[in-house]
Amino acid sequence: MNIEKLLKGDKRTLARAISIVEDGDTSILRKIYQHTGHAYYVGITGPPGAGKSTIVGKLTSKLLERNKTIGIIAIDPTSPFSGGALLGDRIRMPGLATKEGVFIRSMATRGSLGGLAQATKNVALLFDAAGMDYIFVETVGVGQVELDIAEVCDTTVVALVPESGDSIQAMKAGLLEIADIIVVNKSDRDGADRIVTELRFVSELRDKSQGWEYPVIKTTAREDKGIDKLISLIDSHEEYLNNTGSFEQARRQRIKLRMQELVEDKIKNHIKKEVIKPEVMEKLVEKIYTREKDPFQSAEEITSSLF
Ligand SMILES: Nc1nc2c(ncn2[C@@H]2O[C@H](COP(=O)(O)OP(=O)(O)O)[C@@H](O)[C@H]2O)c(=O)[nH]1
Ligand SMILES: [Mg+2]
Repeated sequence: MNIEKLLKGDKRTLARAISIVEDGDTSILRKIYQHTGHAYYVGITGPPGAGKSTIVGKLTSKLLERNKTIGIIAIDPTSPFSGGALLGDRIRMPGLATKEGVFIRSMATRGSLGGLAQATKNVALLFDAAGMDYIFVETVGVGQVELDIAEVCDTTVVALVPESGDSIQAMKAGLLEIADIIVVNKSDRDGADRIVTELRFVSELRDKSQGWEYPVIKTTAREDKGIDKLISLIDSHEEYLNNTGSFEQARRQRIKLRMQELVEDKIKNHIKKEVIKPEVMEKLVEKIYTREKDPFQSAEEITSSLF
């Protein structure tokens, strides 16, 4: 692996690095880590079909015009980035992936959630090291948030649509809690103003001590409307984070969480492989089944060697 080429943003090297890292080899990450920390992470979440990919596509085109480089991670089975399950993907993302300065990686939602979250963070690190100015993480947020996107991103954009009940749904799904900016997309449709009013009302009810009240804006991503405004809001949020020291604080917090995850993973794997040997486990199950032993005492016995 040519680290120099990776750091220069060479697409083929980056693609190769991603596959290696996704296969669980973290040696590249150790080498590049010192070159990370420069990219700005923007999460975009919301229900399927809200227009997240369209928004990301439009944002990307605009940022490219400003000579920015963009890495996109799509964790969405219906995303045009992840192979295009839906129709019209080509139209939504015309030639973006082949452009200089853009790198798109889609992540399958299958597999364990922990695995996906780790993989996402690792790919983001590679993008970051490769010099991307922005990293967009697109994920579906529907009640069961697949990846705690706010934990990974500096700015979280929640995309909703005017359809009735969406603000209530969003609230239930916890989307409003993680939102830094709310976008009511497809505002070419009826009901956009109503949901904007509702969401602004909720925003005002929120705990003011947080300091940042999420702005609510209308977009019609397909027609490129409201995208400039969205970029300026992302900029404002970044500025807010910097001015209040929240940026550094959040990133330190992220490092702490990451450390915890990595250590826990290592310990869990060790326990699975080394501490609870399958032969021993089978015998124990039999003894516990026949009530010769109890599971609580048995767990103590196994772990006593660890502590
Ligand atoms: N009417 C309307 N349709 C849109 C708009 N933005 C995106 N769409 C369409 O909504 C559909 C889903 O968009 P997509 O970006 O794939 O949504 P995602 O699942 O949230 O990523 C596509 O057919 C888009 O063309 C919009 O502003 N207005
Ligand atoms: Mg999508």
